[in-house]
Amino acid sequence: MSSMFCFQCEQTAKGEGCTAHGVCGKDPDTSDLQDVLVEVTRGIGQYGHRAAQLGARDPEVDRFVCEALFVTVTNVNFDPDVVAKWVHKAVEVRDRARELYENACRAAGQAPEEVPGPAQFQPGETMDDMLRTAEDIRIDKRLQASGKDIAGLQELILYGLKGMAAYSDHARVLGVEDENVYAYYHEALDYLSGNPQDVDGLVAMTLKTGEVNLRVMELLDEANTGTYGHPEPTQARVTPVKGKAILVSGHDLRDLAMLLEQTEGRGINVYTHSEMLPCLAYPELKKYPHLAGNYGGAWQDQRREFDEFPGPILMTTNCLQKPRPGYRDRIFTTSVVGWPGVAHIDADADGHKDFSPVIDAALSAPGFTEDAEEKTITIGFARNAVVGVADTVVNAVKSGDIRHFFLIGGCDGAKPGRNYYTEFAQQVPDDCVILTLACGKYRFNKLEFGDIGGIPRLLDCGQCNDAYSAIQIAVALSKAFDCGVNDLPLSMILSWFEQKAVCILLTLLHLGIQDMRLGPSLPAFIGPNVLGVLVDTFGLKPIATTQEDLQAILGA
Ligand code: FSO
Ligand code: SF4
Repeated sequence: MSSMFCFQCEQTAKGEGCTAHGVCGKDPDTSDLQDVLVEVTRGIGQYGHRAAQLGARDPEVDRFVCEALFVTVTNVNFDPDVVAKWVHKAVEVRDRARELYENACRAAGQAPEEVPGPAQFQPGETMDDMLRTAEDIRIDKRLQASGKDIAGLQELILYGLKGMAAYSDHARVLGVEDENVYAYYHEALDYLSGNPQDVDGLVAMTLKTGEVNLRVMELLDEANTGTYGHPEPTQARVTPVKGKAILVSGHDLRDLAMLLEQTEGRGINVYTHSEMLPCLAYPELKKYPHLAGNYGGAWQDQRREFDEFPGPILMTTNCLQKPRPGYRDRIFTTSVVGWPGVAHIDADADGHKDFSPVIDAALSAPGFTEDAEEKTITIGFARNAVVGVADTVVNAVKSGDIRHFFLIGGCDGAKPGRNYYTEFAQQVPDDCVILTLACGKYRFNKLEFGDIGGIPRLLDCGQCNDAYSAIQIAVALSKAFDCGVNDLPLSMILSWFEQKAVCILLTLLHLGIQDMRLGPSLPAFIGPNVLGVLVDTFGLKPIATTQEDLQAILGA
């Protein structure tokens, strides 16, 4: 038996599974503890689902499930002590969920059922206890018992839930939640707890996860735009200016907003990094003059970029890599993110965070000693901005000025095969428009693409969290052309890395989107027969070469 098993992300070792140490830097103990946390959380879902069916709900239980799943997303938390604390809390919450269920039974005059499986799982008190129990519940055991098709489909649903949990959590901190969504987490975790073996049932649940995720992305869109306004086309500065500086990475808009408030008038510039770039286009965030611009590129370049940044770094969500000694004492984590020995900033009971340690670190760091040459890129083409000019876009298509749209979106990563996305964007003919979102865009978002009759050829829709925007743009175009999304001159060229990309993919499959191209490699957890179903039913294709794919799409 290996000391860990994880194959939930694209960079998994040998395209099969990390078994000795995570390629991401996750150590075997943390990996096993995360599996234990998921197992206890399944048990919460078992009770939560039964209680919900009897009309009993507990917001604390609902919210905990999302946070616990978020902790186990790739590149989020690497600290075994912290994950062990989450396990302890999960056991308490499971007790609370059991009580909720038993009280609901009593109120309904029913005898509570003895719930089997994860509801009974006892992880023990100490970390050693937990690690011993992990051996019984690890995914490699289920792979051996059920085979890759079945166990892989179960994992596909779980990873979809993990990604969705991240998005639910972002919406929650801005006060936007939906009881039905929380009910689905319980339902799906309860379903997985039964170790389902029926392929048709598993596929149906996979697509249902995509359906519920569409609602989650709608909630997040409502939370972000309702709080910070609709993103608007913006020239975002991508070079630094002279002065003290803080860099904010991850995906959380509220953390950035709180930091901007607390740094107002302190003589500190705040920069976005990676997936925080789209924040520069929200009216209620860009109104702060000290939100100075974006620094650096996608997450996998952070070790060099953070080393060179002359101030502290705040990591609000994934993707975190092992900090180098050069910046270990000036990087801070918050929310569910963690690395052993790295300073962490918690929220108080009202969700407020005191970023004084980050601000103090900025004031004592050198900052940028001079202005760099000004360079900007255009961002902010989320749904409101694009749908607002739909008539112009539709006319450009009807007149033949725009031949085709390519959505080149998804997450970045370290594999050399990801040059495909740069080359693809460069080779897209001049009469085609590129829509993009998520951190994969850093492969090409600083290149010059020009415009077609005033419509920029590169339209940046935002974070991976803004996939809802891209879907709404596609729906608006299909309405304007009075056809289905699959009949639009639109092709999706997707890159995936972790579980948030998985849940977005499930949403696109739920919507019946055909012929998506996915790379740089297919998920290791998808079994051969399941892949066959995805290919036959949805025309899902692995990326080939840029020339082959462009020729297949445009036929020229
Ligand atoms: Fe990227 Fe990381 Fe946003 Fe992911 S920064 S890889 S799919 O967390 O979520 O796109
Ligand atoms: Fe490996 Fe990815 Fe799991 Fe990290 S998250 S251990 S890289 S499969």
